[in-house]
Amino acid sequence: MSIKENLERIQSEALAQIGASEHVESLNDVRVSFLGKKGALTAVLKGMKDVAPEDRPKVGQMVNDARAAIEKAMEEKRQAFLSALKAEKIKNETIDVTLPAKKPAQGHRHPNTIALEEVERIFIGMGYEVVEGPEVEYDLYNFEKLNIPEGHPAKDEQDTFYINKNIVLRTQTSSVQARIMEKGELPIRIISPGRVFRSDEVDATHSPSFHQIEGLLIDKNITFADLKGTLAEFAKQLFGEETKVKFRPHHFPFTEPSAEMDVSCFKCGGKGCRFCKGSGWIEILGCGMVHPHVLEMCGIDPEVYNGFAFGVGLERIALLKYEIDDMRLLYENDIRFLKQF
Ligand code: 2NM
Repeated sequence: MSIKENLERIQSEALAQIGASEHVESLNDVRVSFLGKKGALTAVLKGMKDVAPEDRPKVGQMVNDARAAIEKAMEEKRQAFLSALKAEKIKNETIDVTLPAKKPAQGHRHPNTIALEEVERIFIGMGYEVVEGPEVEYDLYNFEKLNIPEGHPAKDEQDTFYINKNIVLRTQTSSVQARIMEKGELPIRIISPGRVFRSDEVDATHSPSFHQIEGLLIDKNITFADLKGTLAEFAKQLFGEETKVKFRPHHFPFTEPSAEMDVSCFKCGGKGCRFCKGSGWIEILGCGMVHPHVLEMCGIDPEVYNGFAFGVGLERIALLKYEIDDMRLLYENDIRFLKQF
């Protein structure tokens, strides 16, 4: 077989294989077996030494022509693959603009937050300021200045998380109020919401970390009537215009006299139901006239100024308002539960 015939055979074999290729990878196999180092066309070039010198240019030209023809066919086939691929991709990525859009998941305020903002709104409306303070607090502000001295049962390790002898996780946000009274800018009208800590076991109504909102008003000639009027208005705004309040004598170390306030059951209107356990009343907060000794320890002259204070549990308000029967539900962060409120 002449070199010319051999080249023609190689070329037509290569073109046939290119034509039969089904993907880019098999095109590469064709390249290797014809144009590669050990390829058929390369073998012909290696055989040039046996060609008569005067024929070499002509044979060289034929080899180059065959190579060019094979490369051209390969490039055309490669382009055809690429455009088929692109067409397929475009087809798959077609966007149906008539489909309804996916809604982004909407966030939701936690029931505690809803209740807190409601309480804040009510007191801001009565001229109070919202003040926050540290959760890790000196014993001095958490206990000492609030008339809870060394040896008082509230200071027991059973009830309080101690960081060291002088520093605790605050057990009440009254610590913020002691700090504000000490600053001495009078009169004072504040509420202090925030996280507090007590060494409690978790159950349906207890958690070692919960939230309080404490209120404090200090001015001249403040009476228990001011306290009653303020808290009665708060109860009406929170639970409804018909809500009645009732004060029962109680004891707190930082107030004298002290009381607990009940609200008439907003479920049955006071007749008695399952919700208020038949009594018609629901316990809601503790309060009292700030103890003169507390004022004194915080640098306020009790002969000139006096006032009242109160403390509400935020979780208690949220559980009541949204009729949730287990506090643990508030902390599990189950969206299916939280988004109901
Ligand atoms: C309560 C009940 C009664 C209270 C007292 C004070 C302060 F700082 F003036 F002494 N702040 N909050 C207080 C009074 C808190 O929580 C049940």
